[in-house]
Amino acid sequence: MSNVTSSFEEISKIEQAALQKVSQAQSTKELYDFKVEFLGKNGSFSGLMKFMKDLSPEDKPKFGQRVNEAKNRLEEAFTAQNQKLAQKEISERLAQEKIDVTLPGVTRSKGSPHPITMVIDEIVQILSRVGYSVRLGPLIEKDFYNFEALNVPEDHPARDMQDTFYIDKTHVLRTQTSPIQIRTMQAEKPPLRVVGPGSVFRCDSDISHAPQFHQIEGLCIDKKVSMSELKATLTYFTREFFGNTDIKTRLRPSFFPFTEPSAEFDSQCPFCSGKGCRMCKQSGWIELGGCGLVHPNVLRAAGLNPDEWQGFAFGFGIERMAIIKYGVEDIRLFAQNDIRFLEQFL
Ligand code: 2NL
Repeated sequence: MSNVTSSFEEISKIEQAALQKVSQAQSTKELYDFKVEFLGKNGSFSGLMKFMKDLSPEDKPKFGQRVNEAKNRLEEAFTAQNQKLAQKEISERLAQEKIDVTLPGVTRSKGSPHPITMVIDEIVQILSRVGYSVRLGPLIEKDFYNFEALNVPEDHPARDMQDTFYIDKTHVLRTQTSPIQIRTMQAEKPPLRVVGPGSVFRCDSDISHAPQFHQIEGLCIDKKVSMSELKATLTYFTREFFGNTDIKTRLRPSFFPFTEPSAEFDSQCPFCSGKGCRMCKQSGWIELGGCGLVHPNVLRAAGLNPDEWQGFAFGFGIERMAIIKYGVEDIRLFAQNDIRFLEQFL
């Protein structure tokens, strides 16, 4: 067999094998690998060049032409098959990525402030309009700030182990927010109008008492203050808080170690406007908090001269205010964080 005949047969063999493989390729990736195998730099067609050296000068161009024809046919077959496979792969991918636009969207439930936070924010907002600004303080307090500076004597029942969470001999979980104001009087120069909201702790718990609850206290220090200014401030506050400009208020004599004189502060019942109902136990009045003129001993303990400065103070229980404002039945609901309860304040 002449060299040219056997080399032409070799070309046909490779061409047939390549066309067969191309037609059987399952993916564009596989097809590409075949292309490299046959037409690449080290592929089968490059290997055919070794026949060249044994061919006569007149056979060499024929051989070259034959190789090029085979290569061209193969390229065409590759291109056609690649188009077919690429189409198939794209439609498969699209089928997989298909989005059902009729499905309901992913809903995210919206959070909202806790009702206790809402009441604190509202009280702060109302008092800020008459010059008060917020001060905060530590939950673990020195005995001095929680009791001594507030004129609560060593043997006062409020200091009793049964009422107070003691951390050690000289530290307690604060039982009221007043320590905030003692610290403010020590740290800042009067005149002062401050409001101190926050958590407080008492060692008891039943339907109407929780071991942790919230208070907010206001303190006004100036050269001269009076019970009538105190009452005017509280009356303004009550009317804003209940959104009722006609609501009446009253002070009843009371006692606190840190104020003298001291008073309980009542509002006409916002549920029945004073006619008498279940909420006010038919009295027409509802107690909101306590207040009074700051005791001289307290001013002294906080570093102020009682001959130079006077003060009035008032305090509310936040849970109580929230119960009255929103008609909540049980104080414990505020601490349970049951979504069904909290959602009602959205
Ligand atoms: C209540 C009564 C009250 C105060 C708090 C106060 C603070 C200082 C000095 C004097 Cl630094 N007084 N605070 C005064 C009277 C009553 O709270 O029933 N709170 C829930």
